[in-house]
Amino acid sequence: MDRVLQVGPLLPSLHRNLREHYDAVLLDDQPDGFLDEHGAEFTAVVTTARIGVDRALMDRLPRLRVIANFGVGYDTTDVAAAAERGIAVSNTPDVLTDCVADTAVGGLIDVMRRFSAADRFVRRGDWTRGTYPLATKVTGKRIGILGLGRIGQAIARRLAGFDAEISYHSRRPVEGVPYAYAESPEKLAAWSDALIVATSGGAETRGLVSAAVLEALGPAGYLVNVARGSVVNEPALVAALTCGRLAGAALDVFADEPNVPPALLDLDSVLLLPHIASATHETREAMGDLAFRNLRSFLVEGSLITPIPQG
Ligand code: 8YV
Repeated sequence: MDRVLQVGPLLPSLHRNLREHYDAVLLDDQPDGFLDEHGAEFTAVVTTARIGVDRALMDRLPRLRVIANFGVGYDTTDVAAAAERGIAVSNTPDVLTDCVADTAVGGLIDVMRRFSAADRFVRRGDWTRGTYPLATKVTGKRIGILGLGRIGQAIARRLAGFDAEISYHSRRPVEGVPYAYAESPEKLAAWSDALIVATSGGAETRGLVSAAVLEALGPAGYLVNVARGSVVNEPALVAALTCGRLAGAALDVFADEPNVPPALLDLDSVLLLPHIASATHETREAMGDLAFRNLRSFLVEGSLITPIPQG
């Protein structure tokens, strides 16, 4: 008999489905010591990209066979520990690609044209006292994309409409794309007017946008991050923005969410978003549906629809 444990808050419709079909219980609602008594009853976990399942929790769930992750990113789940135990892990790729790419392009335009800052200018009543400073043109710029997976490619396709020149850096060149490959993040940043971060998170990409990359992007450069806060050296980013060594940044993700470095709160050159790139009704419902179908497929047929990539 399969029992399903929900780890972390989920979309209400997914939460309801899990309760209705699997009588799932939410770990947060359970009394202390619950897992000591019941941990061995659970064969499945559904969690979010924000919370995940670490090794310690896996140790307390000795019969766990599957983790269905609500989110494309799974850096909060210890996938090495899962592999050692033969636990299958799924994520929700594709269904959120459009919205995350839309957010990257929206953030880029916002920060280059300074729309959010202009909105604050009008609300403060400053328009009656003077004109708003000029911004930076978006169309025709050189845009570097760090990580040319599904989301990176969707961003590039959108930017074609802005006559952007596109270059990218990934672990290895991507076959069949019409964009120039840069050999390192530094080289990409040095070429770019704006650098968009669309890699996965986790140990492999930690600090990839280093102080040197930010320096290469330079005082006229913009950074957009829709990936994970961990990919960027956040103290170096804050220092570059506060000292004017970077023109601006659009950030949907941070190193220690929901905490945002206080120094950024006062900067008009920065767009701060509360990790909402995938947060539309349509996309979140599609993610919930895919997470649920992964779970059901595994429990019924023993296979996942969208297992996380291997290797
Ligand atoms: C999360 C995300 O799903 O998919 C991801 O990797 O970061 C988001 O879309 C969201 O934070 C809910 O966990």
